Amino acid sequence: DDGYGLWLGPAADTATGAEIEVPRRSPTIDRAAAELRRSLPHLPAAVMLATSNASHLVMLDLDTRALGHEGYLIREVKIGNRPVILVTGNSDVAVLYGAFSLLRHVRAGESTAAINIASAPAIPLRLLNHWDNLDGSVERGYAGQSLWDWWTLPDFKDPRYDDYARANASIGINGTVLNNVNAKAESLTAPYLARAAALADVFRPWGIRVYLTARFSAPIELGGLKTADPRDPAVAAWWQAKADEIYRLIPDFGGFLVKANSEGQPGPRDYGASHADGANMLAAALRPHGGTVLWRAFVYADTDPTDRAKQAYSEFRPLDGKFADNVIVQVKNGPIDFQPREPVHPLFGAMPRTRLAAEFQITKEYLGFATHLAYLGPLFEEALDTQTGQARGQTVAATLGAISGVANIGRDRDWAGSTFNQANWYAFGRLAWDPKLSSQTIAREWSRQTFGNDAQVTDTVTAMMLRSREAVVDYTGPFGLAHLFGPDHHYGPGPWIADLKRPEWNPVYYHRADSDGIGFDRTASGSNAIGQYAPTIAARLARPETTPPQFLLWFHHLPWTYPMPGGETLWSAMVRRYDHGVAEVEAMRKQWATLKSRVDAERWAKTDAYLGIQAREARWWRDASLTYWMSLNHLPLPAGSPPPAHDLAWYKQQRFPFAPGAPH
Ligand code: BDP
Repeated sequence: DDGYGLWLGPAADTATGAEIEVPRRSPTIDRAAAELRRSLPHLPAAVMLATSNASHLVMLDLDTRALGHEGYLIREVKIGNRPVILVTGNSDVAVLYGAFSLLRHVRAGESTAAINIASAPAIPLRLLNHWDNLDGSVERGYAGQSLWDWWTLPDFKDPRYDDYARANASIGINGTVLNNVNAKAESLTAPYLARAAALADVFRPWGIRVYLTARFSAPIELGGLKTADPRDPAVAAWWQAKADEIYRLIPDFGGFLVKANSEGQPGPRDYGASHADGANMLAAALRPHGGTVLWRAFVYADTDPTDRAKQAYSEFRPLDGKFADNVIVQVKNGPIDFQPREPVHPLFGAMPRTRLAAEFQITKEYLGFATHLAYLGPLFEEALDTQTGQARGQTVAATLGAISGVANIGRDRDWAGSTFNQANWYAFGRLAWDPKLSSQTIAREWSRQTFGNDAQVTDTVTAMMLRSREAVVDYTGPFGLAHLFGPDHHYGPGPWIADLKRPEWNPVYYHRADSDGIGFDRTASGSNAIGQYAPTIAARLARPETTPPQFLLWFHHLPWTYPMPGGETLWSAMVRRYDHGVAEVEAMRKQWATLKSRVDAERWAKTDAYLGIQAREARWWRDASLTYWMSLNHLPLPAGSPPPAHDLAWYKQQRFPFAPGAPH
């Protein structure tokens, strides 16, 4: 099994014998029926796929109002004395989601007797963001080239585009941004719009809308205007004409995703206008067509390097209430940048008059690329479940109008670079639909869909997944350390790096370690980033004793000898965490070894080899980091902790030319 079938399994080429009834056909309902015909085993009752307004259902008097547009109901009912498993909802796509849900249920070995499942998505826009370039490369992509073959589109629609949409629909994804946030204006030219339209045609029956990134300076680059100032009527008119052109080709176009005034991208600030001015101008162009602007809050200016973690809040919070209602401000889950662990971004809950999106990174830029096993369900869940403190009981999930995941998908046969990376795509979709699901439930569910219903496999795979992300945190940067990665590639350790152009690109900026201590003081005596959180939360973060240990060094600068709750020093607790991270990878390897005869040979062998790489590199991360910390603190390793394999000079010399995914 090369993993192409994802969690949907290899395609069965014979009909399965399930009896499927479809009172009214449509491209979407036909796909739902085909899914069931291809994978659902024969069931005691026939399955009926029908929207709630179908005449057959009038007698049943079902109340489907709470399902909204996309929610579904699966229930055993009697139609003319016959038991029928009804899959229904208020739209065709709701029925499609219901069909996939029924399949999940049956594939997990659950009974359909008296089945009664109702589910509606908690977040209306559930999007993948592809960082795919027009030349076929993928920024921070580790699963091969871009799926989109711009060169042969729109004439050739690779069947894989359909498989992609099907996989997304199966987990409730309803939109996809095709191109990189570091955008090229060419993506908005007529030839590329025709190509995007061809993809939109493939995705439409699966309930997926196409979005594009928009380069803010496109009116200059494509339109020959002298400015892209959002307050200039000629600029607004250019965007209006562009939006009209797009909607002629793609009537259900979702809208634009914009990275503006961030890491060299152009934006309204270039003209002294605000982010709201820029976003609202684009929103006005999309409004007549029902489109949305996703405006990213990932900004940090080189003019204010005091604390990068504070910058997005400082710039966006004052704009609350100033954004048009078809603008969504898209905020990364943490205040810095997709680290293995960050506290949540302080903007969640702090902009009550603005629609917000959370942006997660499914591709593992900072968690070992495609190679290391790191199940991100716990990372997504941790952020979504965090209380904002801004309103009673309010979680981050409750503040969201949209959720975006930076895709980990490429042209590799297994789509995501490894079998376990597929679980991150899956978990993102499942949590976007229902943020209340636990990452553990999702891991079990994914394992069953992916490897079948062998209980030993399910238990072992789930256990591996649940320890995996924490292992990466431990061997790359425990206790809230962040951004210790080598520059550009972001793969290996580089905590010593201090010579990059901008201060906040350097790992030393983030850890602030010296002979006395380590950590970033973000309390009132330091950058006071804690002041951006709700008062109850800020009060807890103000003191190291009440700060959650996993964020200790994110918020505090502490002596190496700081006494940790168990009595040991910070230094010895840190070493223990690094050692634990390494040991956890060894444990995962051993667990996987027990499944050799229970998982197909191809997927088993690749995972085994990758775990071998990860074990070696976890050790490398641990050794390089400890060697560097010891060069500063001159402390010995606690008894029983093995000495690093090399000296600091050796770690500093390691180079990674041609590492995948770096921007170009
Ligand atoms: C950083 C990536 C960079 C992206 C940037 C972003 O290293 O490639 O362009 O995020 O989100 O993490 O815009």
